[in-house]
Amino acid sequence: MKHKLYHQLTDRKNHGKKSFTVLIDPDKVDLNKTEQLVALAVDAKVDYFFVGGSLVISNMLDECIRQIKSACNIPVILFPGSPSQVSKYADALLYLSLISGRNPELLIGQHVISAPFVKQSGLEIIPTGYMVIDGGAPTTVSYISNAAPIPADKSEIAMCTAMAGEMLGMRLIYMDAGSGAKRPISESMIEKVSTHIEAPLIIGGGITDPEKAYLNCRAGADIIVVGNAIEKDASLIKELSDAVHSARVKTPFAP
Ligand code: 1GP
Repeated sequence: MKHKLYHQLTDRKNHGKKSFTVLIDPDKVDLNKTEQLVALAVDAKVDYFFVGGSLVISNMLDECIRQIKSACNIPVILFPGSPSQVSKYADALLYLSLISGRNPELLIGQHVISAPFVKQSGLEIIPTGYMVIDGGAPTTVSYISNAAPIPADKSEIAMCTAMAGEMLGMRLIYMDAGSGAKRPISESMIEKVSTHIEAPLIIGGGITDPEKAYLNCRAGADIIVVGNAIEKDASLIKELSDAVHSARVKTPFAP
């Protein structure tokens, strides 16, 4: 099924279920410890792995994904920092367009160049409106993208950007303060955006504690992504995952 994961994500949203995602950067992960990390993730009922990074200097992408897939059934979704980060071993690919920026290369240019290669991969492709929000200091993504982030206090700009992205056909909206952001995205911005779109809303960047993850979900996030904090302390996985899952909301589908 070509849209299996996307349908799963929307189904979870419709049932008020919040999802927890661990971000793995193939440049930073210690392949000798992947098995241990995956075991913790399985135990914590992590919903998804995102794999990718702004740079990906090493060529460990395939190997990293193969290791994860051989150790668990948690879906692996590529979160590519460049068109070269495609691996047939993953389950799906976030087909990112940087809609918060005005760099044509990241809006459409690189997509055109890599389109045949991406299509040939056979991966489930999920069109994703990617929005970088100012996280208090320049992050790798803000530098590499050569595009200004949305100011942290401009919720209306974020709202209109997400709405435009959705109307252009983006099936997910990913708001990211950047890996290791000093200031994660505010609940008020998340609330503003989430109440104006129907697409599942992914939130990441600088989330380091379970309470923040919980509050983000209550404000309207559907999927929480954490990378850095888990790289530093893998035992956080369980607390973060529990916090996200406990934020489940009542919906007409799941009273
Ligand atoms: C970055 O949203 C992700 O693109 C996760 O950020 O590494 O700060 O958790 P952290």
